[in-house]
Amino acid sequence: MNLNKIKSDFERDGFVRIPNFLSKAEVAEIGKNFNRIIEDVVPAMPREAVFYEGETSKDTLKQLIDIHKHDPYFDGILKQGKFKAIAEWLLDDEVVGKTLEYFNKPPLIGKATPPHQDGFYFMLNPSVAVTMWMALEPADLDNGCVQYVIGSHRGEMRPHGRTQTLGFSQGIINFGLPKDEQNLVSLSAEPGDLLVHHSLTVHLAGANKSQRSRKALGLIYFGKSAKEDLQAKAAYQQLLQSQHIPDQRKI
Ligand SMILES: O=C(O)CCC(=O)C(=O)O
Repeated sequence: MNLNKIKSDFERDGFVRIPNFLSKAEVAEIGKNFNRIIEDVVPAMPREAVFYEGETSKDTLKQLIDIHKHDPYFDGILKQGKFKAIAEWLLDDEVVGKTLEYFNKPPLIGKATPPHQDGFYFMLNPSVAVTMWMALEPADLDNGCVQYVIGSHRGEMRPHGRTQTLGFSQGIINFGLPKDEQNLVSLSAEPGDLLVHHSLTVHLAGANKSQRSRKALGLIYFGKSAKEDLQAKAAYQQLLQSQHIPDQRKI
C-alpha cells in the first residue's frame, strides 16, 4: 500500500479505491460474522435500524445500521485497527468511529441508491468526515456498484430533498448537471477492496439488475475537528419529522 499515493488520490478526486485492503480470509471472517448478526442479532435490533426491500425476509434484507451498538465484534472493527487508522491518515485528524453498516442489494430487486452527499445527513461544520465501503462480493455496474462524481468534494453542499428510498431518505434534487454527467465514474470492486469517500463527494449506486447479491461493509468516521452544526441539525430533524421519517440514516 502506497499511503502517500492513496492520500493524494483521495485529496484530488474526493474518493480512493484501495485494492485488497483486507485479505480473502479477513473478508470471509467479516462475512461469517454478518451471517451471525442476521441470524442472531437482527431479531433484537430496533426496527429503524433494519431495512428490507419490500417484504420482511432474509432474502430481501438490504441494510443494517449501527451494528456496532449491538455487537462487540463489529464495535472492534469500527473503533480499532486498520479502518480507523486509514481514516486518520486521510483526514489528517483524530477520528471517532460513528457507525458500522451492512449493505446489500438483493438480486433483481435491489433498488438504486440516490445521488447524495453524506455531509448533508451528518450536518458538520467543517464537514471533516469519511465514509468507507468495502466489497464483500464482486460489485460492478450490473449489480449496482458505487459511482462517484470526481472532484465534487471541492464543490458546495447541493440541495437535497425527500426520496422514496429506504435508508437513503435524502437525495440531490438537481443531480444530472453537465458537471455531474461529465465527471461520473463507476468503481467496480472485488471482495476486500476498500472505497473511501469524503463527506462532500457526490455519489450514488445503480439498481441490481443481476442474479447476484451485492453485499458490502460500511463505516463512517468523523474528524475530531468537525463540530456538529446544532442549528442545522435541529432544522434537519424537523424536516425529517415533517416528511414523516422516523429514523435518521447513518447517525
Ligand atoms: O451501498 C450503496 O449502495 C451506497 C452506499 C452509500 O451511498 C453510502 O454509504 O453513503
